[in-house]
Amino acid sequence: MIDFRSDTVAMPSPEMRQAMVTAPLGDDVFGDDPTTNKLLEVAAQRMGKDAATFVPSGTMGNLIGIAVNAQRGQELIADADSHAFYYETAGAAAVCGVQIRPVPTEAGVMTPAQVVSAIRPTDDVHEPITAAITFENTHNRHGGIVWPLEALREASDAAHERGVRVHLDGARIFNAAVALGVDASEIAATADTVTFCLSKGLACPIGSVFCGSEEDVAAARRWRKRLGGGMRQVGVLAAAGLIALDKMVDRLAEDHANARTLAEGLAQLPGVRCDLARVQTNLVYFDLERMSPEDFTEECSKRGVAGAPAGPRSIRFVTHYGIDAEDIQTALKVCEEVLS
Ligand code: TLP
Repeated sequence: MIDFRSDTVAMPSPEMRQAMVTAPLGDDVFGDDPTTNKLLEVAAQRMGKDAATFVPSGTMGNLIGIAVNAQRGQELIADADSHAFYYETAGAAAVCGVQIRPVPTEAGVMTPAQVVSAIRPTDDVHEPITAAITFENTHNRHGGIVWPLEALREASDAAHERGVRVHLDGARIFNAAVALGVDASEIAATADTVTFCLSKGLACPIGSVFCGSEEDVAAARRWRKRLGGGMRQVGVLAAAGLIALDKMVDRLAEDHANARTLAEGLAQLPGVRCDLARVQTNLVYFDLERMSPEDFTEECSKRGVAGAPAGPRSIRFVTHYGIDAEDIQTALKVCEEVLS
């Protein structure tokens, strides 16, 4: 199966599996796991932050990001298509007692003016206090687009100047960094706290890392324990993470090139609409004019290509470790056959 449903399906490399078997271990809740400690040191350094903690998923990392940056009864601004607002089962409300204020954006990029107008006045007792804002980079539901660095800096400055803290959902921050040709720390520098995923494009089986100041990470570790995310010999996972940060980041450029070839090929098929300008990383969203996404993906999967319906007319294909240039050509032939 050429599985385009998500980069979350990417399998760990043989080197990762080997490292997982032989990693020195300890109890990470006590802070005793040497492999995890090494990963956290490298991860914090890659993000340009003081400290880091390992979390089981991007969702928990974002939830902790909300909990650390906002108190019960306060508000967090997020764009209306963000993962935090759209796909995290209202965790901010259900677990943290934080209200999300969704802001519709043009393409996942919030302008400074939008940030400013979403921040509540502090002198009106009717309104909640705006504690924090979250940005997503790359932006999943907006096609894997990358925030131009200057736009992210301006949006973040607009928040900081008004005392609003910034959490970055950097689930795919390394895709953004590779696409921009900058260090991930330059992107992370715009935020107080950042979560990035070791799974997805970096191909680890499990895990994300939450990074920030010593104080924020201490609070994050307490929240992680509260959420049941304190893990013990988590070095078995951190071992894969260390290899991911060393070997899997530059490789993301291949996924981006494969996504571009795929998108360009799809755009030429009858009844397919694909906005090539939005294909900037490893996500390819396209619309079908004459076939439902469900029928299309079902027919494709019978022929060995899996994709995910992503809306009434829309489908998402994601490239990742384990899919090569030849697979892209095979998949395009399958799509052509299904559509003809
Ligand atoms: N995204 C998944 C699904 O949940 C939609 C995917 O297949 O793309 N932030 C962003 C921007 C994400 O895309 C995701 C996962 C997460 C956070 C959550 O990560 P996990 O799945 O580790 O909880």
